[in-house]
Amino acid sequence: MSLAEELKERARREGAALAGIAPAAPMPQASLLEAQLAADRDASLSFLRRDAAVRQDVRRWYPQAQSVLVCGFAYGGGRESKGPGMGRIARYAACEDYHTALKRRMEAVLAWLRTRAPEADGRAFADSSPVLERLYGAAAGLGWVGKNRLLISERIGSYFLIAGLALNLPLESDRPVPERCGSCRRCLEACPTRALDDGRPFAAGRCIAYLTIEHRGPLPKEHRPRMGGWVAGCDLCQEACPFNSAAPREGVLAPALPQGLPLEELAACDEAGFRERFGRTPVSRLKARGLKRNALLAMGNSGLPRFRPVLERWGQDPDPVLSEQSLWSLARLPR
Ligand code: B12
Repeated sequence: MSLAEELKERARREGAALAGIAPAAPMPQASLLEAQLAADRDASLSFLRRDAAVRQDVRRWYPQAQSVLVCGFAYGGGRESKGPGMGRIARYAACEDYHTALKRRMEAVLAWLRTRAPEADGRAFADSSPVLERLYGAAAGLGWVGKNRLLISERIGSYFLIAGLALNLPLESDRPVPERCGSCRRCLEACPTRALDDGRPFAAGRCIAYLTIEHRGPLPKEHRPRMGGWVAGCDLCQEACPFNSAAPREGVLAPALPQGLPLEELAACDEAGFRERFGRTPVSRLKARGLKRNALLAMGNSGLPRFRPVLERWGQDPDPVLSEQSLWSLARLPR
């Protein structure tokens, strides 16, 4: 077995459902990054702008890189729990936080590689590094970048997270797989805020995942009615994807939350309660205030008059973002 094959086998033993190797070269589609950033002035993803040049070539992040091991870790998420009055939580956000867990697994793979090739060195990435993970994943043959802009595997769909290792060894690369979206448009039609549009750069500022998790301050009024019950992330473009109909329900990340929680509970969560319940999950990124804001919006979108008293109370809150959101929601509910 070649070292490249052994390395992928090792990654699978660390829990990767997918493992492949890409050359450490700039990605040909990287120029689309500029187009996306130019089209998306409203999305406050300032970190993408700050390190755009680094993102386009992994060697600007790890100069010794000669190849990149890219892995896909499937996630199941907690019990599904949707319905009127529930705040919906995206599958990945209902799991234990993946950044440290996946980086640790990649570092274990690197430690093993050093026992096989003492000259080996590398740098692990899992989401937070300036690496265009989906493009390197596509170059490593894990899947293709779909119309929903996610990396889709024919075998396991798209409910997987990416992590990897930039390596100083020249390892044999895998071949990219052909794009299989074809004429399917289900994800484009499923996105209520029209973040996805064929032939146009992804509009991150309209994506419900962006709006619920990354956007600070009042939510843009034009998108509010279409955000439904989502309070942390969104899976609509993945739920609509036919390749996810057979996606594994279990993954390496432990489920930490159900995929829906009662809106009253979310709005009532104080700082200590928030830390206790969400501190070890990706929901922690929203902070208690962000989660409250989203829950108050979802109440307005629920159509349920039982939320009126709660919203009336929050309408008096000294925090202008929460009070304005509550009054907006109140005006939408029937008496
Ligand atoms: C910033 C970010 C976001 C932002 C912006 C999303 C975006 N599309 O850029 C927001 C907050 C909206 C977001 C949302 C989500 N994210 Co996110 N996100 C990232 C992050 C940190 C950086 C992405 C980035 O560099 N964007 C800049 C743009 C320009 O890059 P790009 O979209 O990759 O664009 C390139 C290609 O798509 C290609 N391209 C563009 N258009 C097209 C069209 C076609 C047809 C093709 C072939 C290529 C192509 O060219 C572009 C330029 O290089 C990555 C982790 C990482 N380091 O890569 C995770 C990451 C992409 N996110 C991930 C996930 C899981 C999500 C969510 C599903 C979470 C959720 N359930 O709520 C949603 C999905 C939204 C969506 N449909 O894209 C996973 C995706 C895993 C996978 N299977 O693909 C990643 C890889 C994190 C990880 N380590 O696993 N995310």
